[in-house]
Amino acid sequence: MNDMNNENVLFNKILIIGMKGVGKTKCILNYVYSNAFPYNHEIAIEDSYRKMSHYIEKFPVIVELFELIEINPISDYNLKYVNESNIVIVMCELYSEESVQYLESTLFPAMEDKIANLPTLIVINDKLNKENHTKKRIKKQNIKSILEKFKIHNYSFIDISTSNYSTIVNLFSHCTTIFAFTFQQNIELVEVILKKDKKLLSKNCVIN
Ligand SMILES: Nc1nc2c(ncn2[C@@H]2O[C@H](COP(=O)(O)OP(=O)(O)OP(=O)(O)O)[C@@H](O)[C@H]2O)c(=O)[nH]1
Ligand SMILES: [Mg+2]
Repeated sequence: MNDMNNENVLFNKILIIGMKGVGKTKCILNYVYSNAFPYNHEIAIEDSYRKMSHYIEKFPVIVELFELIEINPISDYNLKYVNESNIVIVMCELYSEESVQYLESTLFPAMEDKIANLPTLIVINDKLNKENHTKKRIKKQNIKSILEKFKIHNYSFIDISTSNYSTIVNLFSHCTTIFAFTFQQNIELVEVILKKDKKLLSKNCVIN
């Protein structure tokens, strides 16, 4: 079916975690099907999705996305994926304080120290519901305190809207850049990308 030598294919494994309903699946499917999927699922499906993405040097890179559903306890199948991941996306919803509390009460305790050293993107999803805008926005400072408590230091914030495809593309191009530098073992550069180089992202995808 294809002539790619499997030994030379790189996998960028991205773990996506966050409270139920924050938009993890919608984000994944939008990206994998390039904004053209029949979105009719309502049930949480624990699955992984792959997409041929780009090349690093001469190697094709396949982005593999894995949404973690059951985290309490993490099953052996899930654990294998958690341990193999290159990047973690932690998703919250812009108008859901509950999605932030979930990090502290449930998600990070279940992860123990398994994701502490991985590049982590804190993705804040604006689901663009009209009714949401009467609610308070979540505060990044609160999330930062929780990250500190769980000793997650290698992180950056990215604002997206799962209804706006260009913000999803920008999120995953950011993942691509981080992976490229991780692959080249340039951990310092990963840190620079996460903390300092805001120019890498377009205005659609705010990092701060
Ligand atoms: N209006 C609106 N609804 C959205 C958006 N993103 C997701 N939703 C809806 O929110 C619900 C949950 O979205 P999912 O993508 O399934 O969320 P999830 O994080 O995968 O949830 P679980 O798999 O249950 O943990 C679905 O009914 C989606 O249609 C959005 O950007 N705008
Ligand atoms: Mg889901």
